[in-house]
Amino acid sequence: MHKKTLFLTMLFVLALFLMGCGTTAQNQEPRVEMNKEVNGLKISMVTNKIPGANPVILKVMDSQGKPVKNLTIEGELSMPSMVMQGYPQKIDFNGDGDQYTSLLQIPHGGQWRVELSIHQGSEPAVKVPLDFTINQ
Ligand SMILES: [Cu+2]
Repeated sequence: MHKKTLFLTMLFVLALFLMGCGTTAQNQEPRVEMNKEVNGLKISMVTNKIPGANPVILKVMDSQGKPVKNLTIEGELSMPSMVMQGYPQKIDFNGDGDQYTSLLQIPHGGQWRVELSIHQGSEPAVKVPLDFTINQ
């Protein structure tokens, strides 16, 4: 009877351990971060490094490092080396100014590009091409 309890306890501990491992692995999804400075704007973009419907987070800072608010940001997602049906794909970013977010539909690995068009007031759009690699 006692042995059975001990066995069940060990099984329970093992299950917890395995669940813990699984959770950690999911949280350590590989990310790709790109940084670029154009027209006095510091742009940083973070997204996943694997194919999928990948959330993308964009931060735009001025030369003092303050977030630039009230921007209208669009983008074009493409794979420059390949003719692909449905691409280039237009993407819209939404956000309050501290960060702007969107979703990138990445069907497979390889070299990808997001070309941002950043509109600030009535000034001409700032074009920012960002190239990154998605793992197979
Ligand atoms: Cu492709």
